[in-house]
Amino acid sequence: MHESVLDAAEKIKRLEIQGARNVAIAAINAVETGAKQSNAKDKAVFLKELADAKTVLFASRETEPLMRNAIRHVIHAVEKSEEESVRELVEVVSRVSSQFLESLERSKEKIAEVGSKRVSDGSKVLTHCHSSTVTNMLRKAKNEGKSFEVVCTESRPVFQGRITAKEMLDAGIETTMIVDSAVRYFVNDVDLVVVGADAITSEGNVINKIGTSMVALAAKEARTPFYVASELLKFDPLTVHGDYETIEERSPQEVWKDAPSGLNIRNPAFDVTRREFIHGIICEEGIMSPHSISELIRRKYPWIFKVM
Ligand code: RUB
Repeated sequence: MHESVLDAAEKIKRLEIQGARNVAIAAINAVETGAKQSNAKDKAVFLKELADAKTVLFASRETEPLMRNAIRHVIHAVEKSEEESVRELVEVVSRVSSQFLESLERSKEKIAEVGSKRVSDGSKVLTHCHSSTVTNMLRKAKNEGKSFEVVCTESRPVFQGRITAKEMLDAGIETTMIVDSAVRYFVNDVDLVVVGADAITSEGNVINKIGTSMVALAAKEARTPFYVASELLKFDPLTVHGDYETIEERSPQEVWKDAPSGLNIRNPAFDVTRREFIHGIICEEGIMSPHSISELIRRKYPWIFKVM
């Protein structure tokens, strides 16, 4: 197994690399680096190396369909390529990886362009955890000259909300941090809630950092619009066939390092927000209803359904 793949998988596992986009970018880069360093003599061995890299990276975090779609897409391109020489196949990996990353970047910018319009001057926006898609969108609103405040949750157990807070402060945005359990206390006071996504299911439900569904519940009760900012490539095609998205369960140590023995600790990383709580999914195609998201993905990225 190539060092680049093991190293990326380890960083992803430890949350040194976090957030679905960053995870997918790191994974695809690791596959490309591994491919470039391959000593494989023929296509079959090269494909076996790619399959091993896929197994290691998929296992690094379970709830990351964007990463899975990215890697499957690259491997599929190699499989269907007519090239036989490993040197040419490495070129295929590089080309498809670059195209994927470029499309991801374009989606991020489109989401920022569309979503920033929903951030009004003088408003307050609440977000949960750290989503690079959301922070990019909020920076865009700030760069457009809007003055608004961000309220961010700390996001227990490992405080990714601090990354959000730092990024917002660096962007010159007035920022307030709250503990996760204070969301209902503050939600009446905010104009908009925007969160990221790790996975979108065929039914239009969204999976994001643990606590997101509670934020959505509080927002619904307060009649505060709740939006999800996400690339359509976070769609999990397996959900079409009845599979449930697996929710990663992390180490109890993250919750309480020296907990008394005998104590049960549960530490799911994500939860499911049902579509009826979501006003819209802000994606590269605009603001869409979660009800129609599956069809939209089928039109825009038909390959997702073919490379499972
Ligand atoms: C991060 C998280 C983010 C999504 C989307 O969880 O839930 O909202 O991954 O992020 P973790 P992005 O910190 O456990 O990875 O918009 O950057 O893809």
